[in-house]
Amino acid sequence: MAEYGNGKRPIWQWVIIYLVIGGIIYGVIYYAFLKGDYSSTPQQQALQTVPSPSSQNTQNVSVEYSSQGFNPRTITIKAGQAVTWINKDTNPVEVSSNPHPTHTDYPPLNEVGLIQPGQSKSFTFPQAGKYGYHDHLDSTNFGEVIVN
Ligand SMILES: [Cu+2]
Repeated sequence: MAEYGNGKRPIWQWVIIYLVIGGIIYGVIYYAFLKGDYSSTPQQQALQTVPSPSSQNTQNVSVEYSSQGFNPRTITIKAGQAVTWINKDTNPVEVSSNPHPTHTDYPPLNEVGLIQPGQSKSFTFPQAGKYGYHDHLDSTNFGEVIVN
């Protein structure tokens, strides 16, 4: 009962005061750290967006060959991208550079060559340009790759 009204605080009151002040200081420091986390979040988002453009560059671009010919007949890609020809016909197809039969416009494209039914082959175009090609086994079937 002597604790009340004599002007002296008991020890447990001081302990509570210290805990409250300490809690406020801890809260301020914790808040400062949280703010730091928030300021670093846009950087993390920026880092996460970096792989997206490169994954678009490696996106598979494919041309299907069937009895209807090449589909799509004209395809547009970026330099460094690959085109995959998929043979969905029952006959083999031979992808060759124009013109038929000399295949001299872009000889590296002749590496694609023969594709058996159900098979596919890819070719990477390193440079911008327009690359006409045809099925050497049926030169009425043709297509074009536009590289930007
Ligand atoms: Cu040919």
